[in-house]
Amino acid sequence: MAGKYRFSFGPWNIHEGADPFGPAVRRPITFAKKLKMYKKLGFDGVQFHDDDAVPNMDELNTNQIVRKAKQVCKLLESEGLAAEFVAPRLWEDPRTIDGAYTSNDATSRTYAKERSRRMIDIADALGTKLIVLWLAREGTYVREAKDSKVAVEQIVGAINDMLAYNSQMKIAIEPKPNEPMDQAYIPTTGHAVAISYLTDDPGRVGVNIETAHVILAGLDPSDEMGFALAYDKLFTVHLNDQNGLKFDEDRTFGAINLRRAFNQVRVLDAYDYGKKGEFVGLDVKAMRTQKQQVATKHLANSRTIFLRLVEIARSIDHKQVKKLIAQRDYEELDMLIINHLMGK
Ligand code: 3MF
Ligand code: MG
Repeated sequence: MAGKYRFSFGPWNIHEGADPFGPAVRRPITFAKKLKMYKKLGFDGVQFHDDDAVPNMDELNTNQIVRKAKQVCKLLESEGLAAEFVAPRLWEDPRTIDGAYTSNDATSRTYAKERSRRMIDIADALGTKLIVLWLAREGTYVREAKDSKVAVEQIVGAINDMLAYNSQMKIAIEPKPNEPMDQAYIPTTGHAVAISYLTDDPGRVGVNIETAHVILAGLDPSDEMGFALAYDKLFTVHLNDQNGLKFDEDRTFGAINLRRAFNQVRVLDAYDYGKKGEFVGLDVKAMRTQKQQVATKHLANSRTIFLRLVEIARSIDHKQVKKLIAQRDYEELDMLIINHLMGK
């Protein structure tokens, strides 16, 4: 029943509201203070970028990094929280300007691989076995600047490197078709699933499906989830919402298109998502207009909407749905779903 789901988000989901055109509009909140908010908001899992856990990690040696990560692990434990995953932040350092694993510069590619190993050390110290790879800068603005076949081979090589470095870790690729790049090399779930089979251990490579990223690719989030589930590769999700083909909005789950959100919940609930320990992960941002004191509502609201949609998905007249499918009366099926979503 509703309530069996465990929810997670990343500390970047409580943020100051800066966008590419304007500065921060809310005061920063320290990581320790953010951690204290999780349980109150109904969350049990923390998603990390490597440097969310270990700031300035590029200036530290491996021992220092692990020591710091272990301290963060203690902090998590004291709050009753668990680390869900760690993702390498491979899009800010000057060495990643032209890409990380697919940079045209060999020393930059080496940096990206080494940073990925340190990221795995951090994951290990935080007690999680899940890595998320958002391949932010693995793409091009100008097609001729890189070789797309070589790029795929480089990404596979980097993943193999991580798989070999730690045999316990599973890797969830988070596809996104564009932003910041004009074209990304792993734009959709299908690409991520396909690439997993080029790696040395396909069973340990899956996907993190983000609603907004799927919509930006012009696809349907619930169908992408079904695709990943069919391959047993839905390692985690980044639920949010998105109003059409524009910048990545990271809106509250279900706030733009309730039926699309309903269908994501429907497929996750139908196939017992969460039974193998998966978290219901969110990647939502407060609107820039939101005032300081109320800038976490997007998190609590997304969770509430998810749980209410679980109830709605379960309380549908399933017999009637089956009957209408058998009769091929999809107009009536359409109406039944809309009526149910409207509480009729
Ligand atoms: C970008 C994203 C990222 C990733 C995060 C974890 C900032 O569109 O969605 O969020 O989810 O970096 O990999
Ligand atoms: Mg995301």
